[in-house]
Amino acid sequence: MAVPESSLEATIDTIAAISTPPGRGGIGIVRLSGPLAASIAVQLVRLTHPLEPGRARLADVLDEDSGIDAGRIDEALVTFFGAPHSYTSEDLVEIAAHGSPVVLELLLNRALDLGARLAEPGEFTQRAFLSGRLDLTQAEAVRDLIEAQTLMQARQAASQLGGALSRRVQPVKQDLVELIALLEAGIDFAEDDIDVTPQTEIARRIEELTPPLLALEATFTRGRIVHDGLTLAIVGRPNVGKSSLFNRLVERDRAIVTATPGTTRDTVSERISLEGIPLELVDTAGLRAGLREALEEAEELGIVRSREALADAALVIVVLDATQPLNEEERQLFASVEGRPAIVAINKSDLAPAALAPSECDGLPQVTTSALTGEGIPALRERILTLATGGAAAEPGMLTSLRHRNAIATTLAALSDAAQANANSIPHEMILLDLYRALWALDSLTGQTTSDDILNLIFATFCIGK
Ligand SMILES: Nc1nc2c(ncn2[C@@H]2O[C@H](COP(=O)(O)OP(=O)(O)OP(=O)(O)O)[C@@H](O)[C@H]2O)c(=O)[nH]1
Ligand SMILES: [Mg+2]
Repeated sequence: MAVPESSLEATIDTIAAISTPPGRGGIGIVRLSGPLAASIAVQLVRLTHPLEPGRARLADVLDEDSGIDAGRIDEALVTFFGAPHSYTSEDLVEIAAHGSPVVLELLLNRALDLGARLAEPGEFTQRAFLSGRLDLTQAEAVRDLIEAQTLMQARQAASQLGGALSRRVQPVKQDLVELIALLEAGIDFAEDDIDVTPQTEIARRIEELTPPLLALEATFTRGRIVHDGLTLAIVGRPNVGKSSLFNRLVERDRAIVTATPGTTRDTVSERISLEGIPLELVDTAGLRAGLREALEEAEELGIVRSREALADAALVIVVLDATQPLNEEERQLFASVEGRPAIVAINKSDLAPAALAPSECDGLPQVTTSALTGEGIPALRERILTLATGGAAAEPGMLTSLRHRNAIATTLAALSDAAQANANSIPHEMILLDLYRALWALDSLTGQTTSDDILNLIFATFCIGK
């Protein structure tokens, strides 16, 4: 990958940061990257042996004010990675000391005195990207891996870090470049008797580019959910067992349950991981229109929050009581979730066997549950999972961010314009403009044509020291 000129200038200084989280820890690491990394490191600590690429060396961290013969304040392990065989492709040194913030800051401040500059968030990874060691999707995956809260998120990030997404885009890009070359050649040699590519051939080639891109675009449904998680609201009229089901799903007595309708007042949220998909469950106050004066102010305000939670959630569970007939409130609820991903849980199935005719609940999928006995809870989990993922399975190379999705959507739109121009027998110069737009969008995914502003925004979301 070509390195932009401006970035070459930007990478000549040496950066330093504490790469482990703030606070105390068994071990803490100070990292240095850049041309001065090794020479700063040898002045920072007293090494037992000279630095050698790929080797860890024991060293003493000396007390600051006491000079060369001074007492040791800590012991450290110093590892030197010589350019270009390092994370950043530059000379890189990692000093692992005991994880005392005081010692780590002493080391860092000394490194700054010796000519290093404090690293910006994500700057080590940005250098890895600018040197071409990682493409942009891989750099983003580094951040996602660090931020993963479920194992599935970590797996998805690891797969992207391994280049799964870039590998999927590569063959499409190859075909697109070939098509561009074909049209360019036709234009360049138009007077030299070279055959101009027939319209049908161009149409076929553009059409062939679309299915893999559409398949890639479709992966965003699941990719985004694993990456970002979802909010699921549990709603229904009072006393149907919403909080009891909520507690079952979060697997602890998080929300208060009593036999009195109107127990839950404020919304109660809890994060869970369902087969690795992060879900934010929201238990809500029971909905009842009822007589205004009959409701306490707190319950009334609670109901307002329930409606907000219902409006905000990506998924909804409407809970019914198997022992009660459907009421108007519930019919309205079905209407308000129409067209949205929702499940009907018919609870208290231990008391009465019940199922609604599909027409009675607007065709929403039903699960009968008993929060009391636990019956139907695994089936409910299953349903939630299906609803959350839209049934899409995990596959290598998924789109995980809106940035990715927009890049693919722009590519598809540009290809569609090209196909249209071709169908209208518009000159090849004009078709090429659309094709270059498609290529540009595809390249922005991997960072080849991403503007510096966007790059800075992306790397600013990293932690310092990575
Ligand atoms: N037999 C039986 N009782 C249940 C079941 N689920 C909940 N209950 C009981 O129903 C009552 C109400 O349960 P909650 O979970 O507080 O109901 P809720 O929908 O959160 O009620 P509000 O917060 O008032 O809207 C409690 O006495 C629960 O023990 C169930 O599946 N079977
Ligand atoms: Mg409740």
